[in-house]
Amino acid sequence: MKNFQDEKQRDLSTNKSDGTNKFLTTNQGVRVNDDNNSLKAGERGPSLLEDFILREKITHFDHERIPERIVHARGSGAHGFFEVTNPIPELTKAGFLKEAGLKTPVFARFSTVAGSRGSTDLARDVRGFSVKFYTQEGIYDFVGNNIPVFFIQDASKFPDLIHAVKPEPHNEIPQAASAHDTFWDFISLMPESMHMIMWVMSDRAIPRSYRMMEGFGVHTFRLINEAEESTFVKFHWKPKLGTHAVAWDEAQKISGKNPDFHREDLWEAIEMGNFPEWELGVQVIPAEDEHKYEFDLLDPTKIVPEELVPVTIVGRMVLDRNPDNFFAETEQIAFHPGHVVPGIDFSNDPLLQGRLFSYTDTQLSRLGSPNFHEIPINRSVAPVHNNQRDGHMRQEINKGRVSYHPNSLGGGCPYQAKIAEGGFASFNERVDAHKVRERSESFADHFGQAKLFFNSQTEVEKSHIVKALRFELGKVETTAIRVRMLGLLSQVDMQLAEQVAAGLGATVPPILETPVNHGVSPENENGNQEPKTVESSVESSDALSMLKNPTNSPTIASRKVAILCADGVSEAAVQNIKSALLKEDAKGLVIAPHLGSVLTDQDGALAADFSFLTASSVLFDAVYIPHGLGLAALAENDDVMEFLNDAYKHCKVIGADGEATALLSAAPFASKITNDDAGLILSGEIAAEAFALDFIAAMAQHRFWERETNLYN
Ligand code: HDE
Repeated sequence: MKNFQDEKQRDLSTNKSDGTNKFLTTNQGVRVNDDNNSLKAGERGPSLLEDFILREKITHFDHERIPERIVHARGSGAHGFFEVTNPIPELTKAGFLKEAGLKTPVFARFSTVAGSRGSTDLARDVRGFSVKFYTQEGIYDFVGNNIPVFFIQDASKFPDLIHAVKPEPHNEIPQAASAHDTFWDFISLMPESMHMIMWVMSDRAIPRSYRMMEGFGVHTFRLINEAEESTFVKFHWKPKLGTHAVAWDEAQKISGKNPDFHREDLWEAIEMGNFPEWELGVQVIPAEDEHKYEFDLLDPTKIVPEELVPVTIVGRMVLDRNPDNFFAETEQIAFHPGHVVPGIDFSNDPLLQGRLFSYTDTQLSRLGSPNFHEIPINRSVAPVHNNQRDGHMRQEINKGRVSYHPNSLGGGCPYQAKIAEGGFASFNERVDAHKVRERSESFADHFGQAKLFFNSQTEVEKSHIVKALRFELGKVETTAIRVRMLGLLSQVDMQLAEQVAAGLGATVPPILETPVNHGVSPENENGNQEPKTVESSVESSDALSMLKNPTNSPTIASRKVAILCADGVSEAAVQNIKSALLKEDAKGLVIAPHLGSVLTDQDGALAADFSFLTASSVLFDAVYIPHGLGLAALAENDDVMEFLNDAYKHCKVIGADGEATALLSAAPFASKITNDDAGLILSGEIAAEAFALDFIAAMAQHRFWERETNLYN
């Protein structure tokens, strides 16, 4: 079978440039003799306008920035491939899904939504999950999120939602945060957002890594087979490493210590050869089941519970190559849910329908020309021929005098493709209706699946949702907004509302006091439709909980362990853990009171990777304190105690052996330690090999959240 895995790299190579062993030139190819001084009248004289070298350099610099994306501005991406494992030709004629083993090149970009380009990776936010497939039949873009539902049901509310969540317009505060009045003002008046709010207040919104989050197409799409039959589908990406999060306190600290945390994590994993991997799955809903469920398949605030329709895996995506140039690739890549290939089509989801307009429009303003498809990262590997011409920065040199169809002068070329020749034909759906500005009655349930999500969480996960809401609403200054939110939360779960209220020093209002509309404004002649609750036919869905879904193949590959050292540390202990970690493709890094090296018990020197000044617990997955003399000095060090305190508080694995265990007794949390804490790997003895194995096995469980005993305090 022919594989296309490297085809995009070959295509990109024609645009790559490398200055090694080359002369410095102007953009016109003229060699530059002096790049350090502008042309002047005399060595102290004024600069001369004729200095074309200076003018060219400065002009180009002045124009280096392009508008950032209005949403999803902050992102990181990588190249890779998609491989079909279980082809579905009976469902789709899309070539890249039809044949087992077929590999298609991809570029994936992950992002936050609200923050600007330079904002922190660890904001509480939805994550974008976009994949450009360079297929033999043209570009297919998957443009999804790490959360399977959305805030709103109709595209017309998107600008309002984004205006509400972005920094407030009068003072541009706060950056990359939803914890402010305008966001919650809007949400408190939009009950349709309640299901999504449950997800963004959960730990899904603070992933440990882009590599450890799921991806969802959100909308229902259609697959179309050779017989032109349509099947509804929901797309899912399942990460091989499992779905994991950090703690909210940790997220906030990471934002200060390393705002590039996710970007660096993705980059380093790929550089180290720990290639991130996801499985692509589909939930298949036969056309005749369109009206079978208590929710509408076209409503983007609803999931199809996996208990009703299981996810069938069709392939896997592996990201195995970092971009050469962030701007050229990650910034200039232009996704569009309307970039589909024969075999994939849209549903009438009114949010999706609006998106189908927005994405080309936004590229025109961001990239500045209708020729953005010619930018190397956006270029199709399938041949492109049509009668579109000219425009800013046109790269293609179209030959001949014909740029219209039909034509006889060009022999009718380029000619249209019949469906059998791969021509795209939209699904022949029958539509017979009145034009209306209305929301379907089938979209009126706003609480049923919010309840389902909340009920499906473990106690720890529920407590994180309560705390997140207390935090977010606690930052809201307008009391009426908080009260309105408590009213909405009480319709999801009374206990949830009461627990949030307790943190706010407020009480849950008896009924929703403010009229909230369902898609129709009260002053509209269609009247106000009150939201209603439809009980979900599924009471609880394990697939919705991260903690109920530990990965099938627990691994610590690419995880980082802080090894806290001081002069006198046991060299053998450090080497023992380092090599055990290395065998698992994880890294042990030495943190010491100062950079340079620490003296070992063998009079050797261990190079310090970081000092306590430059490292912090929140940047590591686990901590190990090897035995050795001189450890008492660490107990005196405030930074070390803060290190341990954060590791404990964020429920990470802490290992210590020999006299190092005494350090934990000096830690502020000493009195809270319980004997059954499986995340504390302690040995009074000097560590043997079994110790490293226990430590690694504990790390593979990610976190020990049960340490948070007082869940709702
Ligand atoms: Fe987007 N969205 N969106 N969106 N979206 C953009 O397009 C928009 C929506 C998503 O990595 C923009 O190229 C509208 C849902 C991702 O480059 C813009 C509506 C979902 C990305 C835009 C939505 C998404 C974007 C800004 C409501 C999940 C980043 C820059 C009708 C299924 C793509 C750009 C990347 C980006 C519009 C709602 C996902 C303005 C109008 C729902 C992952 O066109």
